[in-house]
Amino acid sequence: MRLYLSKFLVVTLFAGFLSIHLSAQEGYVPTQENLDNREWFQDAKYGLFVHWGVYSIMGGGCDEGIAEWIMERKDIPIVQYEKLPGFFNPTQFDPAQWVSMVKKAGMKYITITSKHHDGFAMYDSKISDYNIVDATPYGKDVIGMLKEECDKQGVKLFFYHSQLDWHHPDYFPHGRTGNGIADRSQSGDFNAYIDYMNSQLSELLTQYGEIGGIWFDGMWDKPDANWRLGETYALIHKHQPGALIGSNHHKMPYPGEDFMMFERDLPGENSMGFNNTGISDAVPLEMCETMNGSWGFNIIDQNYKSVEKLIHTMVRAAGYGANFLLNTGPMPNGKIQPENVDTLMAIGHWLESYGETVYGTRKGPVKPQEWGATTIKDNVVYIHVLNYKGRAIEIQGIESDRLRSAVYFDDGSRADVKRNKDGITITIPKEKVKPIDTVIVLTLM
Ligand code: FHN
Repeated sequence: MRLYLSKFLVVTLFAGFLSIHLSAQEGYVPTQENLDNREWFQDAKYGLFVHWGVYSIMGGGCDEGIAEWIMERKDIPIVQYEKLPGFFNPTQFDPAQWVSMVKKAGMKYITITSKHHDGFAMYDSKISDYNIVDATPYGKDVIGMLKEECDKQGVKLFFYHSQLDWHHPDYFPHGRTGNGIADRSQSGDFNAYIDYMNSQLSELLTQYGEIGGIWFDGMWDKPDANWRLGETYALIHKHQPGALIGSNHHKMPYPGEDFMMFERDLPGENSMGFNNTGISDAVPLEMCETMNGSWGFNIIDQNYKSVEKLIHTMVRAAGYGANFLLNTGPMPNGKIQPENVDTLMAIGHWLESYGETVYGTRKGPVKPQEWGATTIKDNVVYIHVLNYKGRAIEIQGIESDRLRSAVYFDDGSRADVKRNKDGITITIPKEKVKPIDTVIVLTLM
């Protein structure tokens, strides 16, 4: 019986995997342009995540940990939530200021919510009035404005697009979330919803010129539904073959996806419970993180992470070969929270000096350890010592016979690096230890 059950389980799980897998873009072969963009993406290393929507007006409703989920967490009926756009008037939104800030912060791209789970389109959608141009007093397409400025200043723009939708009547059967929203429709045609979503995606891919890619989220709400991924992915790649597709489904990438993301955990770690799978070595990686505990604007969440902690996470992510996508939740007036600006400027300041050890690198020869991480560019390995305990560090996995020189990144002076049989031993005198990251540059033959 037990054998039968486990066989049954294996067959069922395999069939489940297969059905989603087969419905993804089977046989997808990325174009050269797409492959070039993947390289660009990995070189870029650092981007700004933006969660901005009509929910920002609520500021989390004075509940730490709620922001863009307020509709769901407070069971706000659709008919009431639909009043929010009427108050959304971000008159102080200045895209030039946002993009200049991003550049000063050392970030190379922005990923912004074109639609979150609340179903509200933050761009000029022709197929639904539930959008920023038609439904708000502001009446302007913030996504279009931002894209124009990004093009001017040479920053790539990606769209976060939620597949989950608490507002659309055809998002039925409902998934795991939003079941307390009393006036959600009790019937609907999920295929019609997918058609709607694909039409909105087509708008996003044709109205704004070349974009960086699409960052999907929300499939986890109905993991067994027929999302018609193959069609969606083919549509995106048809409109823009170079656009990178990623999906936050918390699984290994499906065919048609061009990068893999990890939410609030480094690749391979799982403190949040999202990352139960492995790490793909076929596509680029990205890790996203909040600056406090919220994605969207939360007025009482002051749980800000320190600059040091965020730089350490960025460097560790780079040590895994992953990009770092750091989030801000702009305020309803269109301004970025000043605390976030300060943090971004401080990280940008650090990158002005140390960017060379992060941008354009790939994961180093040794995976991140408690003491720090390694990154590599051609024959140069950067040893990032983030947590020096005053004792020699033994690093295995560096081909010490290829070692030509070892110097401190800061002043080029010789570092105390000794070969041993499995790798190298590093000792750092107190005066050489930097408060955030002591970088030693190894040049290999
Ligand atoms: O539910 C969302 C959440 O609001 C936010 O957008 C994050 C960003 O990674 N992703 C989801 C949960 O996995």
